[in-house]
Amino acid sequence: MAKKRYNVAVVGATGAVGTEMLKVLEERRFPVKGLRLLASARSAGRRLAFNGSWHTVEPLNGRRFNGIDVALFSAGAVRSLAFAPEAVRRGAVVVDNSSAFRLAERVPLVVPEVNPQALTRHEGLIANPNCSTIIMLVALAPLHAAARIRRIIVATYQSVSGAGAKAMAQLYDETRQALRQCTVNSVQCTVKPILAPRTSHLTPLPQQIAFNVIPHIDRFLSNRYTKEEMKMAQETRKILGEPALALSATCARVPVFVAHSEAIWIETERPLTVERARALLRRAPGVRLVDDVARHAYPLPIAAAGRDDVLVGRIRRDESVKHGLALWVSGDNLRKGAATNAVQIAELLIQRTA
Ligand code: 25A
Ligand code: L14
Repeated sequence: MAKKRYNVAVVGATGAVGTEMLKVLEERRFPVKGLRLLASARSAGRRLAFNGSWHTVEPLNGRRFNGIDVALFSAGAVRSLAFAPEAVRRGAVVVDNSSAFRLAERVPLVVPEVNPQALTRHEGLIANPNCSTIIMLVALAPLHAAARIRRIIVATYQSVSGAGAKAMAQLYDETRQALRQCTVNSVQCTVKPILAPRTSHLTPLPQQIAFNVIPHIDRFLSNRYTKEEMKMAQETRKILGEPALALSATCARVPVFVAHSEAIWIETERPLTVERARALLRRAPGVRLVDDVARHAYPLPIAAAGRDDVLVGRIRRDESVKHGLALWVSGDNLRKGAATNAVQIAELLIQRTA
C-alpha cells in the first residue's frame, strides 16, 4: 500500500525560520503531497525550491488553508492569532512557532524528546516552544528525570537569526560599516557606536549589535524582566509539568548569526554526580556531549549551526549549593529551536493518524 502523503502549508515561508522549514521537510523526507508557501503580500510571486521544483509564494489569507492537512506557522504572533484558528476550522492541524498560543490551556507545548505524551490530546493546534527553551530542555530533561530539578538559573547568548532575516542583515551591515571606521591602531581600535541608541523603530534589534552584547530580547515587562526571559520560565514549567519550578533568566543578544548558547545552573532535589550526568547525556536523544576540556572541546555556536542536536559540555559541580550542576549548551535556534522541532511534531502527528 502506498504511504499516505499530506498537503502542507508553510506560513512565513520566506523568513529565516520558514526557509529552514523547507530544508528540514526535504531532508527528513516528510511525506508531502502538495506544498503551499504563504507569506506577506510583499513576497507574493517569489519562487522557492522544494524537492527539485519551484513553488510560488502566495499572499496569506484564510482560504489558502482549504485542503491543507498540516500548516507550519512562523510569521510572528500577530499572523498566528489572525490565521491559525481559521486554518484549524478549515481542517488543518497547525504547528505554531509563535508565542501566541504557547501558554493556552488546551494547546500542547511540545519538545518531542521531552514531553511527546502531551500530543495525545490536542484540538488542532500545537505550539512550538521558544528557541532558548527548547535548546535548554533537550539538555536538562534527562537530568530532571534522574534527580528532579527544583531551580534553574540561565544566561543566554542568542544569535541574531532569532529575530529574523532582517536582524541578520543588520549584523552584517553594521559589521561592514564598523570595520571601515576602525583604524587598525591596536590601542585605539575601539569600535565607536554606529547607530544612535534606541533605534528600534528603524532596525529589528534595539541597539547596535556589531561588536556589542545587548541584554534586551523582546519587550520589557512590569517586573523588569523581558518577555523572552519570562517565556523561558513559563514554558519550562508547562513542558516539564512542574508549576513550582523556580527559574530566573537573563537573555542577551550576541553578534553571532546562527545558534544560541546558554550558561545554565541547576539545583536538584536528589544528588547527581558529574559522572552520572555525563553518562545520562551521552545517551540522551537529541544531545551530543562535547565535554573534553583538556582538548578544548566544549559547545560552540559555530559547531552547533546547521546541526539538529544540542551540544552540551562544561559539565561541573556547582560548588555554591548542595546539589547543583553547571553546564554550557549551544544549539541551532533555526533548526532544533524552531524548524526541526516543528517538523518532528508534525511527524509524531502523522504517525498517530497513519
Ligand atoms: O514580532 P512578531 O510579529 O511576533 O514577529 C517576530 C519575527 O520573529 C521571527 C519572524 O521573522 C518574525 O518576523 N520569528 C517568529 N517566530 C520565530 C521563532 N520561533 C521567529 N524567529 C525565530 N524563531 P522572520 O524573518 O524569520 O520571518 C518573517 C516571516 O513572516 C512573514 N510575514 C511577515 N508579515 C507577514 C508575513 N506573512 C504573512 N503575512 C504577513 N502580514 C515574512 O514574509 C517572513 O516569511 P515577508 O513576505 O515579510 O518576506 C520576508 C522577506 O522579505 C524581506 N523583507 C522584510 N521586510 C521587508 C523586506 N523586503 C522589502 N521591504 C521590507 N520592508 C526579508 O528579508 C525576507 O526575505
Ligand atoms: O518567542 O528575537 O519564539 O531571538 C524567538 C526568537 C521571540 C524572539 C519566540 C528572538 C521568538 C526571539
